[in-house]
Amino acid sequence: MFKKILIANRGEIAVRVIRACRELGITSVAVYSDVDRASLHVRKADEAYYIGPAAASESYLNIAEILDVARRSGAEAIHPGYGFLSENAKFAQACVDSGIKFIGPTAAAMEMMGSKTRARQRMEQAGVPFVPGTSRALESFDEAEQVAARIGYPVMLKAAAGGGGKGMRLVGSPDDLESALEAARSEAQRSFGDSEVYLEKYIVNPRHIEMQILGDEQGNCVWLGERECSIQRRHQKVLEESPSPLVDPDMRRRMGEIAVRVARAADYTNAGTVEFLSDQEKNFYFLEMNTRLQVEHPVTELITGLDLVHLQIRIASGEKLPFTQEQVQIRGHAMECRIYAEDPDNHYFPSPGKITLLLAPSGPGIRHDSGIYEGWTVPIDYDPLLAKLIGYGTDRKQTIGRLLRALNEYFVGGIKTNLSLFRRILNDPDFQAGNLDTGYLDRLLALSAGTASAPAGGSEIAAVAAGLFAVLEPIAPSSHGTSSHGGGDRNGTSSWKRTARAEGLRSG
Ligand code: MV4
Repeated sequence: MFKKILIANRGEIAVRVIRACRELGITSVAVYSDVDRASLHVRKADEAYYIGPAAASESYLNIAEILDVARRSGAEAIHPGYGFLSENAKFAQACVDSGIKFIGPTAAAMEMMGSKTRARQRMEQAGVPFVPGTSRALESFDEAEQVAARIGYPVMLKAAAGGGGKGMRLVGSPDDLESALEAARSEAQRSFGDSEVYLEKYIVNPRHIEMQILGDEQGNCVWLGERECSIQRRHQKVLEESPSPLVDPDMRRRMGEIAVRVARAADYTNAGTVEFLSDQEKNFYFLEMNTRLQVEHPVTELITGLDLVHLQIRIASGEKLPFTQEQVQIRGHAMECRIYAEDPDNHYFPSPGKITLLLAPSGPGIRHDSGIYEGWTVPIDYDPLLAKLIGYGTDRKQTIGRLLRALNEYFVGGIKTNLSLFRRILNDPDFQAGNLDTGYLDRLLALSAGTASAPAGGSEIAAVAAGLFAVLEPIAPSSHGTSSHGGGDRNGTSSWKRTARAEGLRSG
């Protein structure tokens, strides 16, 4: 087992990994930039090293500097957290080359999953169901036209080097294909330095469901249940839960087995997540694989009773998975609220500043993974995630009740946060009924953005949402970003849903 681990990250995830190190008797080494000198991860770690200016490119993304700190501190391994260098194959390889263990998959596995076309080709060989479309780069407009005609419109053009919502173009009809292809190509070139694009059938109003896997370096691989991540906005997840209200035991087993097949096809080791799009009829398709520990890993920890960070560290140190698939048990229900420093009254824009008062909830079934403390100033330079409030209970209803109770106890003074959003979601009858898809949050926000454009004709959802909004928050004079796209036609037809979706995609 390692004696010392460097955590190449900041915020709540750095604190999370430092805690795991402490529990395992491993010395933790934090790194920090100019604006993180007083951050919680620096205070909690055993050692801390300065790595550069606030700009991530000069600190948390500075491979040479981080490897130098590892060498100077005597750390044998690096945990990358999520974001920053966590999915950077060059960094994973540079660690190997410096004799430092990267706690995550190999550079080769990361590279395969980094290219969406390579991943699709590999999954095609392995018999994994993926969204219909091409698994090779589109060579010409003629080819695009033929494939699109065969699979049927709407279709989606995606950058091979993209992922997570970047570099996508929705095409509703053949007339728009040529210009969309041009635009997608140049956007891909600009964003990723790679103009390769491919084409997929567009799944209308899908659910985003992902499967957690763990593989050791001896070739064992298990699945640990799904997470429903449909509640997101502009490709930013807001609330995740497990189990998914859609998934029954048979679907879970099938999805789990396919996720393991994906992992095996990539010779995948350590923790990973296989993303699927699912329709409401429970058909699901491989979308992409995330080669890192994810923000929402705690919901899986709560329903399985496993500590994913402990397991990541043990796997990286060469240990075998300490359990088999048959020994994995899923129990209860968990839900995570991502608490961001953002202003609900101003388009959920980041809202950094000094935290003057902090009352964090606790009590039965509540876990609070946080990177903040009272008196600390949230810097503007990084992702505005402050903390995650995770609820756990015997069933979904108890979990919702516990989270609503915890939200009542939660107070952050001095800065704006999105805490009020979770009260609205958790009280929403559609959410409570588990009626989710990736358009859910845009609809909820659009409905409550202003009374003038509220849906005509007695939409139950609208009435309840508007009522809640009136109770919880003053009516904002301006509407939220996506809400204005709905125009006058707000009666919940799929046409405006598609419009809102398309608008969201372009800005994402
Ligand atoms: C799609 C799709 C519909 N059809 N692909 C967005 C993030 C990226 N990982 C893939 N995304 C999508 N790909 C096809 N063929 C809809 C989305 C999508 C989405 C996916 C997951 C979670 C939220 C989403 C919000 C909008 C669109």
